[in-house]
Amino acid sequence: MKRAALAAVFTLMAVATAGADELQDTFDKVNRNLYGIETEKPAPERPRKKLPEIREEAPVRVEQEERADITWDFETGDLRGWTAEGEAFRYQPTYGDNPTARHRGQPSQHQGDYWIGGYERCQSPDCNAGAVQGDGPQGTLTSAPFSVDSPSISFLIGGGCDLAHERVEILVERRVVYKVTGKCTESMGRVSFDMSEFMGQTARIRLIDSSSGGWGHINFDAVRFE
Ligand SMILES: [Ca+2]
Repeated sequence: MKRAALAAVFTLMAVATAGADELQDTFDKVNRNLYGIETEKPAPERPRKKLPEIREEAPVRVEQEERADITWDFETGDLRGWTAEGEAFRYQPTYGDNPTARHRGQPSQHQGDYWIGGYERCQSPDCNAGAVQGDGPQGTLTSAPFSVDSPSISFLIGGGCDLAHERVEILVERRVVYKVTGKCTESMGRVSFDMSEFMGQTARIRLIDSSSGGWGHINFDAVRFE
């Protein structure tokens, strides 16, 4: 019997009687004994590496259109796109130049009609002009995440001047990269921050009020991306 025919017989016998592993062994024996061919063994399967767990705080890519859902100058008359915690921002945004309405001598210098005035309590044109909530309440006000797509961010800031307790922060991928406080006057002024190194990353703006003492409030308005 020729070798090829013999191999076929062995193969048929093996198929009839053996499982997959035994079948492979039979093929190997036929190849080795009749043809002098060593069958190449597949490399043993390596144990799979465990994939790193995705942590909850992993950076999230935020598309530009999501930024449009955040009120950046508060002219919507509400806090859409912002999350308030605590009591400090309960009556925000504030309508009009409420400090001047009570003859404070420090005009708010806000943009448009509405702004964040941590001391104020006047939410509409019909409010009791000049009314206040005072310095007691504390809390935070945090924007929804947005993607950095301009080389600078600027905004108006006023109110307290204790950086430890009254401040506005810019966070990138949940890390504070800038923080700024007011000048202990209700009048706001514009401050600007270089964001060029953070292009394409995810940012938030967060207002902090953690003091109930004198000047324990923060004013804020009119974020610009330039
Ligand atoms: Ca405004």
